[in-house]
Amino acid sequence: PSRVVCVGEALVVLTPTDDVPLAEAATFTRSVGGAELNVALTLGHLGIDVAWVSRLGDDGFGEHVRALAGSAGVDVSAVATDPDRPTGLYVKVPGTAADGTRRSRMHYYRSGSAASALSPEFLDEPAVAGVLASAGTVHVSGITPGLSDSAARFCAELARRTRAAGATLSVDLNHRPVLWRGRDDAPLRALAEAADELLLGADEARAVFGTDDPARLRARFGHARRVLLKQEEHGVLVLEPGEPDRHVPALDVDVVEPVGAGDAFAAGYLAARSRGADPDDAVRFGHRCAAAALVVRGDRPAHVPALT
Ligand code: KDG
Repeated sequence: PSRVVCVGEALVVLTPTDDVPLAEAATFTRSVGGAELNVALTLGHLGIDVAWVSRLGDDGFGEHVRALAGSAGVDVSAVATDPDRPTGLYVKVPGTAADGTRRSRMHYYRSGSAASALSPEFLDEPAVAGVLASAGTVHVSGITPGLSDSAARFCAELARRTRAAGATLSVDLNHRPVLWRGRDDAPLRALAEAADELLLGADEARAVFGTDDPARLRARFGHARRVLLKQEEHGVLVLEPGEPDRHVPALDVDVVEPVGAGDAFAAGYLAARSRGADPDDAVRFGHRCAAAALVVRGDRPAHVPALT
């Protein structure tokens, strides 16, 4: 099956409405983020058969997220509502780094969230097991094992079951150092090592695996069908066993706000693959979706490019 199932936390996003420092911001614009949900929403907008597996709080934020996903055509039948824990949120403050590149500060308010209570038992809930059984590809990011110890165990079991079912496990490393502060990041590395398809940035590869050298990454992830090594604004290096490295250049864009570009890339790549595109063409389409996310303040493209 070509269905993609995305698994991970949704976050409500609050961005200062005016371009002012957080200390001076009195009004905020609400939007929705969360890496795997971003991927699911963009897949939905591209017309791909997609489901999202998660847990939301029993609150207005959760209601909003659920409705938004549903209206994008995302199957939310395996999204549980937790009566006791809230929907997570983050505050995003767009800005510019010392070297002139656009960079946002992210402040998380998510510990103890509904999604942080993901645990291996959740995989046995009939709605969740049913949706996962319908997956051709399961997509998860390295944020999810960082949510809590139970979420880390959840990811290990999700990876095991995905591979046992013969579905493709797609992992976007999404290294978020604050989630791992004071914790062993072994679950993050284990998830990456279980991937059939691994997407990671060169900076993340250096931080988590101590190298962004393609040959060393090949040695480490030799069992994976494909590694997409994202080399900042330059493009993506496609690493496949038995094939030479291939570089697929990115598009040149004036960045407005970078958060979410990686998710748009992943969605474009997965969408094109699920429509039968070859990997390099799928990477090219991923670049187009990423470019569309880079030129807006929100986490996702305002308009997705046409998928032919
Ligand atoms: O990839 C974009 C995400 O970083 C953003 O939506 C928030 O999920 C998020 C996270 O955990 O950083």
